[in-house]
Amino acid sequence: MLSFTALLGIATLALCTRISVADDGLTDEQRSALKQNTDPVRAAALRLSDSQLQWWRGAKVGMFIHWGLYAVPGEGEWVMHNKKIPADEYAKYADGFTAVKFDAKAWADLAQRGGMKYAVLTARHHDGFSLWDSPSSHGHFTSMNAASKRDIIAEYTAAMRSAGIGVGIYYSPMDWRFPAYFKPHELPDNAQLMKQQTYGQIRELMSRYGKIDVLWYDGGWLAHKGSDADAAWLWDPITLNTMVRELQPNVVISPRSGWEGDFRCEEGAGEIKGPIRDYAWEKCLTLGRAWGYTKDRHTMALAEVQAHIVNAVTRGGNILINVGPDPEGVIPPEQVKVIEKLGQWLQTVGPAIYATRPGPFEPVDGVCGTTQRDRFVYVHVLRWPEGGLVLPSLPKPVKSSRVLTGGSVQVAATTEKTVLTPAPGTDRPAVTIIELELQP
Ligand code: FHN
Repeated sequence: MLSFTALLGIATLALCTRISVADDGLTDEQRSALKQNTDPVRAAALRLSDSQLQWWRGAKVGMFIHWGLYAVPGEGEWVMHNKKIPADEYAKYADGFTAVKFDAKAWADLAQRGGMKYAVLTARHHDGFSLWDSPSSHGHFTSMNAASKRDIIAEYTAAMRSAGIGVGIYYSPMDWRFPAYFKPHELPDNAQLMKQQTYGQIRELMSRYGKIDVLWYDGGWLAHKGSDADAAWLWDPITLNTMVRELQPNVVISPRSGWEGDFRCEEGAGEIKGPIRDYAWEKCLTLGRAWGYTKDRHTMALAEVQAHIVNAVTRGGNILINVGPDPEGVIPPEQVKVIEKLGQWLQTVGPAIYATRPGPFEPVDGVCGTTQRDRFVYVHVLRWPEGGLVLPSLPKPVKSSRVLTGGSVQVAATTEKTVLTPAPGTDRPAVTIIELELQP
């Protein structure tokens, strides 16, 4: 997926002001800099209404799970491509995909403890290995025919649903095993076979496992270049997602089938910057070195995850945090630890995160942002400016204030401005979140 995030970070150090930009956050000159046809196929009638999307926008935090045959070599989910492993050689890893410790309920419990309101599991990644009993799978390359001999998707969807976690399924339309992935125009019959697999498998996933809440397409692009929109000529994403809507009318759909989808994606560990975005969007990031399991134990620090969450929600976005289970189905303990600590933090700061809207003030990159709900305004401070944080005046006088993250902060609110000053020596956590209750 080629993605361009070229937002102009307009920030004044201590003062948040309201900035208006075009609805995609890009200025004209930035948009013209985008060489690829990243303009997805539009079809407004296929998109969910604001009310249908409301649960997802309010959920804010989800768990991403990259699990598949690639966990066996333990070198990330692109190992087959990066190491040029022939498909028949790669398929031998199936003997090592035992899933002997796979416990979908344990995954659901972890998502709950982590304060994650939805989960997205890779039903099939670019390598073609499917985690369910899929008759449409090319070569029956599935977890039923691996050492696991289990329908992982059946267990996962049931466990997440009974835990009250939104049920999300990731699906890669393209499949490296098809020569037509690399030469779609030169091998039209093979390309049609790959397309048939996609349509057959999406129908299976959308009709056999109960209500699905999120369909996370990823890997619409072809020939290892370009954007998902560039491959719409093959996938015909309007037909594909019309079928999806018939089977799952309320499912939230990602923009990576070539159709615009219900939200926009931002990916990776780069800092979220720029103004509030007045559309639904989600940042996905991985705790590990890759998205799939890797044998090294690199794990993103809790403080970095907290900053990403705050930077996302203060700009109106969600965040999808990825774990990569090992071949037995065990999520690396270091990743479990970060998620459990994140859950404890979200229990404390949840009112500033869940079901909030961004604002009333624009964020300042690397410094602060705000969220709001009813009569409450939450100020999220990543870095205290010298002399305290100066915000514009609030719409109503402040009735009371409290620091959700501990320590004490003086609040001086007038009709001109609002100044927040941390007490000398007070705790400086990765993020300080102050709740301001406004007068009715
Ligand atoms: O190629 C995939 C990658 O393996 C991973 O699944 C990420 C997660 O969003 N998406 C694609 C890269 O953009």
